[in-house]
Amino acid sequence: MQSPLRHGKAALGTTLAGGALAALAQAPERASRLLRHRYPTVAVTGMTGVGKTRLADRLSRRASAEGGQDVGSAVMERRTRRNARLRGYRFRVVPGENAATRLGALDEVFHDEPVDGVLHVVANGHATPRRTGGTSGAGVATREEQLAAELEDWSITAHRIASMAVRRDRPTWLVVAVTKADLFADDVDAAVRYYSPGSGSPFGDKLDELRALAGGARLSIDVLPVCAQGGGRKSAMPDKACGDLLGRLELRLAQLSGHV
Ligand SMILES: Nc1nc2c(ncn2[C@@H]2O[C@H](COP(=O)(O)OP(=O)(O)O)[C@@H](O)[C@H]2O)c(=O)[nH]1
Ligand SMILES: [Mg+2]
Repeated sequence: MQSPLRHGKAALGTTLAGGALAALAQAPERASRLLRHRYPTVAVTGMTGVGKTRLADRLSRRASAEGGQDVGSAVMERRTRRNARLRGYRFRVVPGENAATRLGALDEVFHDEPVDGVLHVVANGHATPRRTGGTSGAGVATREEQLAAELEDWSITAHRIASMAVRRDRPTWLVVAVTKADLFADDVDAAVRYYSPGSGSPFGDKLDELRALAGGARLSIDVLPVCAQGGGRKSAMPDKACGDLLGRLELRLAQLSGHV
């Protein structure tokens, strides 16, 4: 015994499935899958002043700071990297914690148009404060505060990543980019350890929590040191060394995206 309503639905369904309409309906879906494959989207997250914009500019081969952009942009920045073989990335730089637009941007990259991977940027406590610059004076206390702020910022982002990862059927990748390595060239290994899963550090514990929440197989985590601007001639991390680190990060991104 079938109701007329159910009959009507079945008839309509058959017509659509068999016809050209169905093929048409699948075309945008296929196109977006191809785009995602060749140009995966990457959320670039992290607190204000850690170096997100600078790093995204380097990765997308864009010249930085034309027009003197302020540290801590309030809008989501979009950068596209294209290589010669029609592959690349679409970077979405999420504004840091001071911006009113942050929550909307987080919603966009982790819910509305969920990204393929996340590049979370940290600076080992060397985030640049807005306006007043320099690392002189009360350095130690400031760095501790900065590390605490990084941790707080990461907690929020980590929750977003976890809920995105459990909602989807394909795996998500996370790369923690420990940038500004030129500022702590002699302590790079220790910094990488601090930001690594299983390290027992506050940040490591949060990564372990995230992995437990998301499920280990659904989320891959890499931690890589990098610097986006070479330390000067007197730096322990000259341009060449920075370039090498950047190259390693690019290679890993390419592997995670299936580009190589
Ligand atoms: N020493 C050093 N400074 C950097 C590096 N990357 C960025 N900066 C500086 O840190 C400040 C903040 O960078 P920005 O990309 O605007 O940070 P955002 O707020 O996270 O987008 C700027 O003054 C940059 O010049 C780096 O690798 N090394
Ligand atoms: Mg920025």
